[in-house]
Amino acid sequence: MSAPKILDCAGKTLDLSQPQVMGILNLTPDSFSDGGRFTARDAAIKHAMQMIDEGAAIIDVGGESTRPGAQPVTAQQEMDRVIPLIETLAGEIPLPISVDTSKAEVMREAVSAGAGMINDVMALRDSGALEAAAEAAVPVCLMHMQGEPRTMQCNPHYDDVVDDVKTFLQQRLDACVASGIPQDRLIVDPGFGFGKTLPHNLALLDGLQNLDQLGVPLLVGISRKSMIGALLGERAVEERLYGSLAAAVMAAMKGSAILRVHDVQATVDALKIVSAVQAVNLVIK
Ligand code: 9MG
Repeated sequence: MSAPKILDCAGKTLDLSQPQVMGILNLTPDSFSDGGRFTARDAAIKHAMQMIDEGAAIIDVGGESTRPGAQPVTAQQEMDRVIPLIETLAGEIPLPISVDTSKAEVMREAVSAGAGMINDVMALRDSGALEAAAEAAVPVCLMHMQGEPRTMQCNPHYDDVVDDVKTFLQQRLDACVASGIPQDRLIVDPGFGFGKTLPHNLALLDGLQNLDQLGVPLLVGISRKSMIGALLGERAVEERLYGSLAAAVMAAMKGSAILRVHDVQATVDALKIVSAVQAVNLVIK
């Protein structure tokens, strides 16, 4: 089965006929990538608008850090951070907004506030999440993670990382469909850096095309991650742009439909090259 090309995100369209950019809007004071610069509402709106101008197709709004070792926050804290912003953005921008959360309560409130996608790093495994996502009737991104953010980097193990991640994602797709979420509303993500060593991450990027067989669009988040820093010799987060672009291009060439990134303009430019080459292939085949 081939993956759907157009997603209806609560009335706003996400066209996946070519690779698209999801711009990251972290509303966490301890975000690893922006040092909490965008916690103030006005700054967050300005940043979202900038990402839209730069060519993002969807904005991912999150209120809980998922970086290794991060401490959990309550649903109320998360909602206080994300709901007012989603409400404002949903009324002002033509693009879909995705909510990055694992909590059923936050999913419900965010979708009522105007979010058109759920991005769940726990792949709807938290209590009540499957039911909340089924009721919300918006697309859902199911991400693979081994363990939980606090401990996930303590000795992760796989027999075969590509096979194991693929099996997990297939099981989560089956669980979703059994709970009433149609497959054409689902997206999968191998979860780079989530319970994975550098060799695991590299093997996953190398074997990414195998996840195509799941028959749903593929989302990839590698932007500024520690695997890029490690490959560049422990490079600081702000100096990982070129490495992140190389990884985004590889992921798109291996079938990724959505790239979740911090540096929207640069990634949009890089993906235009991939799209142009993919369009030639389509004509020739
Ligand atoms: C919230 N978040 C952080 N990293 C991510 C990734 O790689 N994928 C998705 N879907 N969400 C992520």
